[in-house]
Amino acid sequence: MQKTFAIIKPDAVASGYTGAILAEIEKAGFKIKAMRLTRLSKAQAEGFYAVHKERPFFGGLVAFMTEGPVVVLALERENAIQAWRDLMGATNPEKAAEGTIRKKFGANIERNATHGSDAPETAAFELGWFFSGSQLA
Ligand code: FUP
Repeated sequence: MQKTFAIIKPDAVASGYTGAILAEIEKAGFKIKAMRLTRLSKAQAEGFYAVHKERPFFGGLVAFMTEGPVVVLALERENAIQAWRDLMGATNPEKAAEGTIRKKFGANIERNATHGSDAPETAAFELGWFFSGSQLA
C-alpha cells in the first residue's frame, strides 16, 4: 500500500466538481485517509510549490491556488502515486487522455482541476505539508 497527496484545486471546487472528482477517486479504488476543505494562504501556496519558484508561471500559479477554497486529500491504494497521476491525466487538459479528470474538469494548463504528487519523496513532503502523522495513520 502507498499513500499519495491530492488537491482538488480552486477552479474545480468553485465549479461544483468536488463530488464528481471524489466519486472518481473512490471508484478507482483509492481509500480516502484524510480530507479537508481549506483556503491556502500565499505563504502556504508558495511553500508548497517552492520547487517551481524560478519558473515564469510561479506567480500566476500561486494567485490561482489562493483564489478560493481547495480540498486537500491523503489517498491510499496499491501504486497510489502513479495510479492517481494516470487518473488525473496530463498537466495540460488539452493534451490529457479521454476519460481523465483533467480532460473532463480542467480548463487549461494552469486551471487544471487537480494536483497529484509525482514521486515518493514529493508525496511525503506534500502529505506532511497538510496533514499530521496521526491523521495519516
Ligand atoms: P503536474 O505534476 O502535472 O501538476 O505538473 P507540474 O509539476 O509540471 O506543474 C505544476 C503546476 O504548475 C501545474 F499543475 C500547473 C502549473 N503550470 C502552469 O501554470 N504553467 C505551466 O506551463 C506548467 C505548469
